[in-house]
Amino acid sequence: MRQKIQNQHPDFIHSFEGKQPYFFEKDGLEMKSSYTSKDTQDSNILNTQAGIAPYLRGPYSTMYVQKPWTIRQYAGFSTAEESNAFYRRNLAAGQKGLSVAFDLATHRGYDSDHPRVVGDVGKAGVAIDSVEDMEILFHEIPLDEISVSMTMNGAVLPILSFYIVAAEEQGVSQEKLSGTIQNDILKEFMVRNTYIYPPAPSMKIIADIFEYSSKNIPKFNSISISGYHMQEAGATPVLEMAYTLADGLEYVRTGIKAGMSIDDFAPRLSFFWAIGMNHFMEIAKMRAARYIWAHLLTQFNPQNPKSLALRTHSQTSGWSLTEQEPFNNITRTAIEALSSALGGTQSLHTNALDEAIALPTDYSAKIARNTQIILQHESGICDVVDPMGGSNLIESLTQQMIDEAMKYIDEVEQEGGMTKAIEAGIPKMRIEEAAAKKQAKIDSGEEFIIGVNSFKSHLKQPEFDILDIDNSEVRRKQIVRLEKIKSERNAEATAEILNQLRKAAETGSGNLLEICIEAARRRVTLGEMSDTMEESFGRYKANIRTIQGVYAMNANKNEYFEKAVALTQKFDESEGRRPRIMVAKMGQDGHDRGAKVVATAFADMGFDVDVAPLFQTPEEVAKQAVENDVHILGISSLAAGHKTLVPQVVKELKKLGAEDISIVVGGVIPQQDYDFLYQNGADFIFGPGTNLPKSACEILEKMMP
Ligand code: DCA
Repeated sequence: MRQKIQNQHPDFIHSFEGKQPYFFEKDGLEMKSSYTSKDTQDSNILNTQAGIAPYLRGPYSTMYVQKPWTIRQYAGFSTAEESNAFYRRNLAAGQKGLSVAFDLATHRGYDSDHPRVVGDVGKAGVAIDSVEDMEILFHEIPLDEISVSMTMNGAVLPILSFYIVAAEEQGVSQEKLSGTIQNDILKEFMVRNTYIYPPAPSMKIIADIFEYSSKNIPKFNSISISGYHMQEAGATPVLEMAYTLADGLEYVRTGIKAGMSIDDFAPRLSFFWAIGMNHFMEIAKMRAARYIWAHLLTQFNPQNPKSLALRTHSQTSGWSLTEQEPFNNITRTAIEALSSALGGTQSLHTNALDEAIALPTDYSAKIARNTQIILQHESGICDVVDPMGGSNLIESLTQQMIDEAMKYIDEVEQEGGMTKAIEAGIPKMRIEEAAAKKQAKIDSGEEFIIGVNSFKSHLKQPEFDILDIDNSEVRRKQIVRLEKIKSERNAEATAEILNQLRKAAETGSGNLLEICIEAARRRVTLGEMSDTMEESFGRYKANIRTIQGVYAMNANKNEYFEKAVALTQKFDESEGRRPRIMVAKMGQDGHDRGAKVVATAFADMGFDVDVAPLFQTPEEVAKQAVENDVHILGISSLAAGHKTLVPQVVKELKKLGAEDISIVVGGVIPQQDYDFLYQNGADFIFGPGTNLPKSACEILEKMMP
């Protein structure tokens, strides 16, 4: 038995003598092999109650006994018509709330006819350019009855305006609207990258949304302060919680600085967690977060107890899903959903088993939804408030996570708050370090991913129906609708409201959301509103920083790592310089965890690594690759743009006479697309679960026969 444990945690065992528990590290926290009441005897978090501040045991006193969490599946793809049909089928099948995924063109404030978004329209979300699209999206869905969450941060003003006006034209007045707008721009600068404007005007937009919604859409949650994307980018549960709560503090200060009282907006702040495979830590995280939030908010002296209550949505981890043996993902999602429910979520999305590789089909979406329905109706979880309360392990871990998270929150506070900490690059650096460390441990087999680095199956993988979006057809349809809207609207009224918007953005006076709502009524498009504000605000460009050494430090058990280091040295000796790789993402896909981890790992293996700026066109990427004289162009694609963008970049390289640059494609690429990409210029394709040093060896061996 002891041998087995040592195999699992070789570095962290301090003692396991007789009855002594042993210690091990998990996601940055030291844990023990057994817990007793002694572990909680000094704790001051016991004996709290759900529904009463500090809400550790839940925001409502009766929790699921009175009302189970909302089954809210995040979805959207292609056109508004197709997404609407999908939503209506899901609602008929037992889903309780909607959650809209927009395409990346929409996120970044571009209409579908913009040349920068050719590969993005209708992919990874629905294309919305105008209030007309929004009306179609909610056709025959009563917006006074169904709560709607919208994941939108960059183009938040046009999207919220379209939603309000679409409801208005459905006959639903603003005070009846319930739902949530994500509106969390700080984490975009940290991890997700779907920002448009720089931080200062972005925070002004948030303040305007808080102000407008507290007066006019009181049942609407004006923000969803999100840790989800941090964990997806590599943050441990503690980092995710700490930085999300620190973001929350920054938003509260923004609201107060804009002249609101804490009770005007705090009751409508909501949160959003990722729930990964670290079962106990995820439960403890949700409890710890509620406790810390209540304590942090006390300093603003709220009179309404609801101002102190942290309510949250959660989503099972997309990152934890594997392309290999996708049916294992059903089990992973069920375990994560269980953690979320035991942690006391208010709303939950469960991922579909094929989501690691493509959009869910109706069938896989059904299994994901039923995972929640089974938990609610068959497991007994909804019969008891905070069922894990009093567990020695959970209470002790909750306390430990409170203490650890407070250290990171204090560090951010000392920096002068989250905006300053982001400018200093602190959270991004810590998250990227955690991601590189995790990847190195997986690649060297220290952390298990079943079916990927251990317990691999020799059975034939099942074939999957993959929902493939004909992106050029979606774009064509959107352009037809855009042209129609522009030709039918009153040009004078459009110009007049855009002038008002321009002035408000320039001077900082007037509520931007209020003006955008009027602009939506007058059929101004999303791109037009965004461009008009960009004239004064500018478009944000991130500084690219990469970290070094973390992968190497954690890769000592990876047999391929040393081999890759030797091969880069050999390359250097024969070519007179080290192999040079440029890692690039194209189009509006800002999910850069994979690209950053590859950059760090390859640099640690001895490559010269360039990281291209985000959001470039294939033409820009090809030009930079040639200017930098790289041997390899690594293209990371996570938002399904690969079939459009890879052939384009290959064509551009040819034009520049640079066919000799090796093309490596990585990320979320369905097997069905491999042949197409090889025929169109890809030399290597590496899907999810790739062992990075092994892939480096393959590339170098082919380059140095
Ligand atoms: N006792 C009394 N009232 C209850 C109870 C209970 N046990 N449980 C729920 N309720 C009430 C709530 O107070 C709320 O009413 P209110 O709006 O008048 O305050 C209503 O039932 C709905 O419950 P709630 O917990 O607010 O659940 P949701 O409407 O699903 O909202 C929340 C969840 C996290 C706050 C929201 O921001 C959300 O849905 N986020 C989703 C974000 C998302 O989808 N992101 C995608 C990436």
